[in-house]
Amino acid sequence: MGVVTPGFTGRARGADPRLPPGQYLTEDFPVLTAGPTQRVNLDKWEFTVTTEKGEKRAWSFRELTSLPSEKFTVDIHCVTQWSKLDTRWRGVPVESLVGDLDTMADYVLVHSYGGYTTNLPLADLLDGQAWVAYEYNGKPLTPEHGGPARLLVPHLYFWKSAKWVRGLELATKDEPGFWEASGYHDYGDPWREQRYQGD
Ligand SMILES: Nc1nc2c(c(=O)[nH]1)N[C@H]1C(S)=C(S)[C@@H](COP(=O)(O)O)O[C@H]1N2
Ligand SMILES: [Mo]
Repeated sequence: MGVVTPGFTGRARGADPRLPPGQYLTEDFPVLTAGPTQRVNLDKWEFTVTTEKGEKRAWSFRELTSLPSEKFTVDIHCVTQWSKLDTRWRGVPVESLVGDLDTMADYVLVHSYGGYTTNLPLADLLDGQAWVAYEYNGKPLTPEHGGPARLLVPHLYFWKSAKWVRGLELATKDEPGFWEASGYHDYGDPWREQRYQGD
């Protein structure tokens, strides 16, 4: 843990019970992308789910946004230590996209337009814990923040919430994604401060 300059975080650490250890609050919405912002043509946009047996489902943007959606308000926590409370989104629960698939998979490799990937257990995408989100603050999600659609998995560090999401690859074996392969934690629970491998 590095030096924390007194006053920098604006409030005493731990003062807000919604703030995980080592995080500070931010009011604005930082943009964090490894590489260029993706600009995906809505007519060509497709979201796919594939199983370990090769079964595949696909939705166009129009199809995805016609599915029953939820409005949800969540706190997000970036591994670079900013947290933002009460962010408002709209999206399709992942459960409704994978719920009735014939699969033995325990893991998911998430793929984005532009090549970004991230991995997590399938269970962490179910039971109302994750969405494919396409609105932020009542407006279409901007490209900077992952529009037309991004994954939202707020109970894990924000790098798991893949921007420009294009598909979920269900797998029986855990395979590291982009940040996980370069030293970040495989699971990334902010409440257990799982930033790096070995945390
Ligand atoms: N495709 C893609 N998704 C991504 C990233 C990225 O570089 N590419 N960065 C991750 C990281 S580290 C964070 S903190 C959040 C940042 O989302 P924001 O730019 O909307 O704040 O997106 C995550 N999803
Ligand atoms: Mo991040």
